[in-house]
Amino acid sequence: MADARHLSILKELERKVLWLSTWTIHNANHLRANEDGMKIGGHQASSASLSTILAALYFSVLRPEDRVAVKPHASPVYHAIQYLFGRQTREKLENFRGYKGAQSYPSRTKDIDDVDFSTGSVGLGVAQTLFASLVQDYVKAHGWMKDAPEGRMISLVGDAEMDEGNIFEALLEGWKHGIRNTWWIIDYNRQSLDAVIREGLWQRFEALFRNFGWDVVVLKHGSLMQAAFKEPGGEKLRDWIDSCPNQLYSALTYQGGAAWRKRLLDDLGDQGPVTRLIEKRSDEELAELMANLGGHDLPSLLDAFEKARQHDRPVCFLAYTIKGFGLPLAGHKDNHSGMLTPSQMEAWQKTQGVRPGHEWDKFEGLKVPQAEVERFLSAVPFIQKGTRCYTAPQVPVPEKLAFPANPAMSTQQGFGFILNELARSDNPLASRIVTTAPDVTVSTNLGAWVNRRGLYARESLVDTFKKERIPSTYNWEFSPSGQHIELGIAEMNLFIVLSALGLSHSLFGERILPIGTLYDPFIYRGADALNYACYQDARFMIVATPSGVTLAPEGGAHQSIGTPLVGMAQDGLASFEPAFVDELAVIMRWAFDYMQREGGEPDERTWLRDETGGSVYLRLSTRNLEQPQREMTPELADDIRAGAYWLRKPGPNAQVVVAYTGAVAPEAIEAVGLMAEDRRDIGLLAITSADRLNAGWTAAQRARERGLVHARSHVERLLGDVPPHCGLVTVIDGHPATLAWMGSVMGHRTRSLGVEHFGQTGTVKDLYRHFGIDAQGIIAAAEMIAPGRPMRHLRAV
Ligand SMILES: Cc1ncc(C[n+]2csc(CCOP(=O)(O)OP(=O)(O)O)c2C)c(N)n1
Ligand SMILES: [Mg+2]
Repeated sequence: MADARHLSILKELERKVLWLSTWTIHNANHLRANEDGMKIGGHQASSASLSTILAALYFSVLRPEDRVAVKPHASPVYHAIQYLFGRQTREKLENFRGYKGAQSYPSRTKDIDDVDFSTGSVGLGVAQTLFASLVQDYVKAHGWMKDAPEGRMISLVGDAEMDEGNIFEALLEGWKHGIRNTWWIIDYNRQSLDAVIREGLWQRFEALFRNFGWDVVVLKHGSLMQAAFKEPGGEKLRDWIDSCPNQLYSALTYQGGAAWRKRLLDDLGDQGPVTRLIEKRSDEELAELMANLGGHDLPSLLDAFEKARQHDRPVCFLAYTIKGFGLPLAGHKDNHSGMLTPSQMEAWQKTQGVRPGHEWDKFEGLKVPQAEVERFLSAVPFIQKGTRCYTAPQVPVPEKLAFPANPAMSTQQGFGFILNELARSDNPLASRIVTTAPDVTVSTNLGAWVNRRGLYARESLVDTFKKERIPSTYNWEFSPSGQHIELGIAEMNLFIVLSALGLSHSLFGERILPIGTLYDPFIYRGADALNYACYQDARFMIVATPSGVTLAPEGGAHQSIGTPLVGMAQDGLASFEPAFVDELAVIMRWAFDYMQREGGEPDERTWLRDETGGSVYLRLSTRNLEQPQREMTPELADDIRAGAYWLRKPGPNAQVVVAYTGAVAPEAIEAVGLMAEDRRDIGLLAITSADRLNAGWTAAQRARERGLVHARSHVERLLGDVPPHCGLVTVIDGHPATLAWMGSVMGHRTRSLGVEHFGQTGTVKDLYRHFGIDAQGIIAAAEMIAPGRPMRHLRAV
């Protein structure tokens, strides 16, 4: 138990945090000039409901190794706490939600105060903590933790946030992996954005968490309440509280002491001792008693957290709270976006003992001497180890990645071969790679890697088929040294585990190079989690295969159309779609390096932000293609990484250039061969990354607009010598907009071929014909934009 002095300082700090967070929002909305006339917002009520829990955690319970995802709307409380630690500045708080100010929702990358996990899209930060604890176990199992203590991965969860399905997907996956050291603290204020939540939800939560092997700690009655229940008549009060509907409790909280008295006496009056229990309290005392729910009671919170520290089982704390706790808008069902009015603020400021003009003073209005609070703050365990964002040394990447020289292969097979070669090598890079897939390990060609490197589990599990000597292609053995994390079919989980693995250097100081595989169309299933992972600057490689209508017989439900545009538009993700395996090897080699870079200036050659580093998306195919027999020169490798190279350079009088991406390479090559008799000097451009080609071009234009007249991007150099009258036909097994912008680079007339509508079952030939992305389709397009004599090989189709 914390001693009385510790508690009274904590209580004061809790009050200070509530003050500062409420003031931060008030300042942003009422005092800072807002030219747009737009409400800045800030969620005073949502913040307030977590002020006690966050104060207990940060000022007393947390240790430096613990990591926390704070519910998005409690951002002002988080920033206020860091401000008291000296890790957040007054300028940023004054500029809360402003340009370069403290962020609306805690952000690892944009905030300066050591945010552990970004939050914003509800549900994702919650799952992130579970997978971070899985990664902590992985780091430990591989012997990299040394004697560092294990941290708790903690999430502050809104009760309405619990509606997000990805939380339940994570729970199930966590159970399979024997998750430990994870605390989810549900802020049970019984309010969502729009309304008051369903009655009895807590019982569903309790049963659910227990079902998945979690401890459940319900923090409903605070210590004042518990003491009152022990008074004569106290049991009756307890029964009344426990059967009070959520709506009524909220409404009475909002109305205050007099309303509590009236209602309680109406219901419990003339019943002997309980009446006296109520009557002997002033209105103020009664309101304090009724607001003393577990989530606002420091002794109960400290006690519960302390007990949970004694073991490593996952714990769900169901903490009853009041939305808007301590504020005049407490409990009102419309308070989500509500804000104290200037006159309410003025009155409340007086009660807090904060003099006008001293609102940002850290020690203003505290009832404990400043020196004592300062001593307390500097001894807080959480801040004893300095900055919390670690770095890890870069793992060297070999000069070349090997693969067998098969005359024909698909890029998906090539990916499997490259990993297999790494798996059987003793290259240090291989020991830092971890693969993961949502039940598509075998079908995305990870089998050979897994056979050699094994599956990861905290406890070993033999492959019964192997033990029984039943022949099988795959060795499915789990052990703590395994390097593949097998997931159930949930792409959300895939991206969140990649996010956690891809932050290992920053969270645990140990570099991991994660590779996740999935079928390309199912990127959409996890797109928000992918965006979240990138927003946090996690570093990973996704290998999406198969893709497009090229997986013809699988039909329209498995064929992806828009994913190349996802790859282009997603910040923090460099995407590639190679056609040949030698290209893939160059890209993967670069990717392992790129995933580890941290900051720097744009490359003057391509204008890409390569030094900044990021994650990588490879869109691969199962289509078996004849492989070019060629030497990989440094120039060619450079071009492949920059996004394109000439397979056939157009001559000075070129009439047509065909630019293709990915699996349609044979169609583009065939079309160019057939057209060569009827159009002069045809060019064939192989595009390995529409994303990087486009990004370099945009950046070079921006640079020129800023006065750097010599800035020139890769695509500008490639197309610069192509005569202006030349037509450009682009082709991709994906949405044609992916390459359509190329016509604007030098003003070439362009026709972009691709897939715009859902496909169906058929052969590759059938579907390429149907969508006009076969050789005939390319020739027909070329004839229209590059007129001349009729193309002899164009058949009427
Ligand atoms: C994925 C997603 N959908 C919708 C929102 C908008 N939104 C923000 S908070 C919120 C409800 C919050 O309720 P709760 O989790 O109970 O937190 P409280 O406000 O009660 O603290 C919603 C719908 C969001 N941030 N993320
Ligand atoms: Mg809520």
